[in-house]
Amino acid sequence: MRTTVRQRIRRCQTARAVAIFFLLATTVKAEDGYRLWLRYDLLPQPAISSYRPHLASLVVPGSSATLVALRTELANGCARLLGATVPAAVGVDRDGAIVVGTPQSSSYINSLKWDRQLADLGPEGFRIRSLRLGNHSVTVIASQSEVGALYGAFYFLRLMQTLQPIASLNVRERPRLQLRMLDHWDNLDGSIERGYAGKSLWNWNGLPDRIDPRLRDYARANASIGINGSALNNVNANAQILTADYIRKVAAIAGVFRPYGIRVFLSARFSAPIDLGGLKTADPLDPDVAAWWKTKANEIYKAIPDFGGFLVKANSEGQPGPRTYGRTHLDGANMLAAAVAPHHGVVIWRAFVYDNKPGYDRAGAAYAELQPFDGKFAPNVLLQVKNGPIDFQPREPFHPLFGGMPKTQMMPEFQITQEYLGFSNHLVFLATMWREFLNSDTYAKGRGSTVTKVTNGSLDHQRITGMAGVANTGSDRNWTGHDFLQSNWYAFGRLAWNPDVDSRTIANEWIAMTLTHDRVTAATLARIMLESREAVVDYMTPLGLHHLFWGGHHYGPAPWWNTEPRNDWNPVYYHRANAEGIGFDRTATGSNTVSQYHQPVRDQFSNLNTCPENFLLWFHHVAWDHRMRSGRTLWDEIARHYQRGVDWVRATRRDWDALSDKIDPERHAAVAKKLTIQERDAIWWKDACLTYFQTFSKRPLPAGVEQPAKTLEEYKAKSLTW
Ligand code: GCW
Repeated sequence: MRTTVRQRIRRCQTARAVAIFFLLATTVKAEDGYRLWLRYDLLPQPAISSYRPHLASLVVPGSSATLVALRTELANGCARLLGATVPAAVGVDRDGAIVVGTPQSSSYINSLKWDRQLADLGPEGFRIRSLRLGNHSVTVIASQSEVGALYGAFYFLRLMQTLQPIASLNVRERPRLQLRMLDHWDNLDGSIERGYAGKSLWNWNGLPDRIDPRLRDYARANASIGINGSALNNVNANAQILTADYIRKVAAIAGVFRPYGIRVFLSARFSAPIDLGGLKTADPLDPDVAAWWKTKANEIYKAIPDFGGFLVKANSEGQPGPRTYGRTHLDGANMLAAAVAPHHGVVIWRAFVYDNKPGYDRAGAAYAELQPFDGKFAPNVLLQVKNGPIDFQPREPFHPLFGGMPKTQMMPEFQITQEYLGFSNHLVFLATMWREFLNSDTYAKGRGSTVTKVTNGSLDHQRITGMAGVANTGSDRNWTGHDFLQSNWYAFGRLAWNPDVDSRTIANEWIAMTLTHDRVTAATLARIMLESREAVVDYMTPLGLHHLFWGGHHYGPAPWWNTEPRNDWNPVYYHRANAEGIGFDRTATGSNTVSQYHQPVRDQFSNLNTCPENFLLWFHHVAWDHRMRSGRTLWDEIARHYQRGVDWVRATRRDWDALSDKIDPERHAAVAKKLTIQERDAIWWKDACLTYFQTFSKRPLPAGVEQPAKTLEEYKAKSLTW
């Protein structure tokens, strides 16, 4: 059959249209993880039907950047969740209006006379209430501030994303902590120290003129979980960030973040007065040095009026600091604090300091160095302390500085990025680890003096409170390298907003928003997430073992490692395995750093019989044949933990494979691939550690523990690649 030219053209056009359609369909549907927990996919029909009557119009007056962002978010979110537009309206003219704003931005909210109630919730808190305005039933989302209203809008969207009822709401929310920060260890060349999800999100070369649209999505994601601060550069800081050129770039980023309530902070290199200012010294007590910092602070605040302040790593791992000049951490922190105080800025001084004296215990270093300064820091200084006394290990007891410095403003530092937890290859949900830390009882003022209470300021009437997480974000399309590890960013934000929230709630929310509404699938995923951290502890560092990692990159096992220039960077320093047993004696017969804890915690940890077994080898050097509570010997118990960890990963792979028709193919395949790596690594950990420790224990592996496939020499020869 002959075709006419016209027919051929039409066919071509149709083919092109079909191609474009598919292209669009696939781009729109791409499940590459980019949308995080803000997917806003169409809800199940029953939910839509129940929400629809309460979402008849959006009454969000105002033209400020925050109110525009809020209106856009609500309009997009509602439209996509419900599959129909929710019109914007000027006034409340029907039932089901959503009225959002502040008493200043909305005359409706003003008319409610909620000033006192809103004031009680603070500038970032909000109220959501179903009520009648005139003749209409409406939902009001109100706050003292526009950013508070934005938080309320995200909360409201989350209710729908997690299929909660919205018909009769009476919500009062306020953040328990003031500074809820992500710390980025981003270098100015685009690399990220301990980053496993691509390059830095800050395109320094293009800034300030070219602003990556992704910055806005970063800000949206953070605002949705209440994060309100971002320290942009590595604490191993390059002084260049403080030059006029970079300040302009930072100001451009701050401009994108501002509508979302996020303030920027910078890591300051202590030697900047020398590096940039041409001074001979950076001595904090030198008047020229103090003046240089004051001028620098003024310059920054001129460009960024809401600049948060400086984050400082001083005299730690080769960084310059006040001690370089014979001064103290106190001198350094207070000098910088004076520079930012006129602008209401803060100085966040890191407590991650440790010396390399012969025979000392690194776990006690920060306490020894900083505790004596309790009560002496300026009112705008916070001490940022890692959750554990060593360094972001899979399990550490809480840092004794919590509860140890009642007159100092303490701010926990978590590591969201998984330096010691399998990078972005291992599925580990960190909320349970952070919960364990926050729940720890310091006994500083008797029973119930939990780390949460130290952190939220209720124990010691702290004026400024906060929490920081070292970010796991990067330029990878899915932000965090592994789809599940988005949940750790999410969890951090939720805990910084409310350190009392439980891990299951966080997991359930995240799963519903990010992966599925299917109940059975969600239950499996929640179980996997909640179990995952203990599994990693099992296959990496069970029973209080720590720092068994390959030198430098910290991926994979190397318990034999003893070649680092500092002995406290070597695994052998930490596990101390010998013919008698294994573990670090931190009791009175050893380093006695256990004495940094209050009673009765100190006694509990000190006594072999009362020390929790999951911290046993953290505090004690224990004989291989020591009887554990299970009745097994220590050696057998160690071996069984390693095996249990491996078994868990295998079972999880099977569980995940069985969900192939419940999760979109793209993310299912991506996670499946990661789980393969996790299984390989778990086996490697078990085999390398047991083979090595066996050279000391000289005992066979107990029944049920699989024999390692290789020789110790083979494990030593090859670093795991990732
Ligand atoms: O965990 C260690 C890391 C360093 C890091 C340091 C710190 C930024 O190995 O890469 O440096 O902690 O927290 O300062």
